[in-house]
Amino acid sequence: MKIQRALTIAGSAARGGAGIQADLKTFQEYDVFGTSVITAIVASSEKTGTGIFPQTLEAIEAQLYTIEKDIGIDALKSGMLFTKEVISYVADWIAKSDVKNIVVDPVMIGKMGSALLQEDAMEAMKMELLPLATIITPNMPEASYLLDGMELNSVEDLKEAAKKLRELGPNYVLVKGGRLVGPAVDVLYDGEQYYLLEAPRIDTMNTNGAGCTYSAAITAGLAKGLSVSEAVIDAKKFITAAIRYSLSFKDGVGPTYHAAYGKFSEVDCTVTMVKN
Ligand code: PXL
Repeated sequence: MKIQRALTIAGSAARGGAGIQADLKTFQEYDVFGTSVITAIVASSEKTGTGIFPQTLEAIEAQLYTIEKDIGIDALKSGMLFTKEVISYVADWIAKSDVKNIVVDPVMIGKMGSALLQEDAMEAMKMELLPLATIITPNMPEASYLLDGMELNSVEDLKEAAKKLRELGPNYVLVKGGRLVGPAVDVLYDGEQYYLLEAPRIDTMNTNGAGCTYSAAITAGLAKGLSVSEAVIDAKKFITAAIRYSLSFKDGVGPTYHAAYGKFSEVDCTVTMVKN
């Protein structure tokens, strides 16, 4: 048997809906073989509150080494990297590797409110990691933060932000409009053309891990040989289904349902192309 391989470099979310756990579940749904580099463990307890337990650079290096040597990588994504040291290490590693499909999700704050990127790490993210990306997938607060506080309130603003973010070096920019009023419109920009991806807004609080899941779905699509725009359009359908059938367990913000697209095949997404 031959199967494509996707790697996630991210935090472990003990609750199971975000981070590494969301990524591996998503890879499995796409029938892509998932591997993982855990940068930190995120879990809360009465003693620590929201706890972030970073892994050492040595542990990160060992995980990357064994995956590259023994398994191989058709596409990778980065999620929560947390410190500037980890960002620099991962960026150096990517620059030296021959991995072709690089998805960077510039994770900053979790739906449960935890700070998933240290303040002094933003510069390394901007200068070292984003330029290596095939595609970056910021949500509105992340795009705004990367653009020195630019205000984003409309699809036109998202287009403007995508254009400015592309100047930082990634080939494609996907700015996600989950926080807009009205339908859930995301803007994909490739330097020449905007793709406006529109899905109905789903009224639910339970979107923990939605960003992780979306970028993992894009990564899996790229691993399978889809073009970037094809991978993003399919991933938009995957995440729309996962949010529509999102889950609620005992407490806190519930996760999206990673198996929903496979089970219920959501197709409610329209794509409009607009020239620069
Ligand atoms: O959804 C953002 C996110 C990313 N990575 C990890 C997380 C979360 C949110 O909970 O825990 C590890």
